[in-house]
Amino acid sequence: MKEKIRTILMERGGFVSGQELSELLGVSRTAVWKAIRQLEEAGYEIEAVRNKGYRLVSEPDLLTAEAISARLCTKWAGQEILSFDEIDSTNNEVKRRAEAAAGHGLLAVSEVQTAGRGRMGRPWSSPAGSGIWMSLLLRPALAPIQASGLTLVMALAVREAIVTMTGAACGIKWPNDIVSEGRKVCGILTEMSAEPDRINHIVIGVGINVTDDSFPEEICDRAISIWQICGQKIRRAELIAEILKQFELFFDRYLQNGDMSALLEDYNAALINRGQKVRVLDPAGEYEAVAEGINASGALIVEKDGMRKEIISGEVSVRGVYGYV
Ligand code: BT5
Repeated sequence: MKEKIRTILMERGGFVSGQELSELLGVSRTAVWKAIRQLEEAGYEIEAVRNKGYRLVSEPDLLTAEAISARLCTKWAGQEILSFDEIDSTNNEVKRRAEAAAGHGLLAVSEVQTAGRGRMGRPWSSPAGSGIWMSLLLRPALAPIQASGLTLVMALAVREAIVTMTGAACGIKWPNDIVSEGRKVCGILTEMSAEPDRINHIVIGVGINVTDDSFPEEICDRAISIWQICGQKIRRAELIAEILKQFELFFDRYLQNGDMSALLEDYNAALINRGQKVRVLDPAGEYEAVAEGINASGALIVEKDGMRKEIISGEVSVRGVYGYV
């Protein structure tokens, strides 16, 4: 009943009288009123006006497969969606599904992650309701060595989607962070199962802070949400649909040469460290250098004392000289 009323109100767009709803559904007006109350409790905003009836004003920011699919315009990314209220980690779930033969483009999203992870096992804060915690399964015809570039491809897609939807000023901190005002709004974790010459599958996990207005103490000096950047509470399902659309476009360009060469200009234009002094956290010894941009294989080129060095992601981290960026 609740679902039927929701559909009628959505399709009509304007007011529908209680009388008409009760006739259409063959129930009493009290039953209609009760169902309206249930919709309101579930987060739907419904205007009720005497002699006019009910009108759907806004839907809740749901992260369901249905809400995402309704906004999706992709060829393959997210054509199959799994949505969870709670999960350990969407990357773990997609890996489990990949091992059970799930196909290219499968997307998993969850309201909460109880064991969200960053790189090298670092924790990823994934509270309920305020963020996007999602993972995409890829089975690309690439060599294992070409996989790490896909983190950069996803970074481009997420940044482009955020800018398109909100106009927010944000850039990429090589290799896997989207940042604004020196703080991280999104992190990306790419994991792969491969044999020496063949990829079995790749899982790209994306965590985005969307509507948070505060963060746990341990990350409050380095995390930011889209809401904090631009004052807009965007719908997570819409942002996901836009990211997947952008990802397909950038991914096609990555596949042209199997590297970043067709995306170099876009990535370097978005790179906030470009031309900046950075601190390279090399296990063999930390040093300061100037970041010039990435090369076709996705490595960061830095200049130190007139010498150029190639930094490969996963081996070393790069920080700002005075802080995280
Ligand atoms: C990352 O790692 O940035 C990758 C994060 C990927 C998260 C997604 S969510 C969906 C999917 N499922 C998963 O389990 N993971 C992926 P890294 O560069 O290692 O950064 C981790 C660091 O970011 C932590 O050590 C914290 O300092 C910081 N951090 C943790 N939670 C954060 C948050 N919500 N916002 C901003 N920074 C955060």
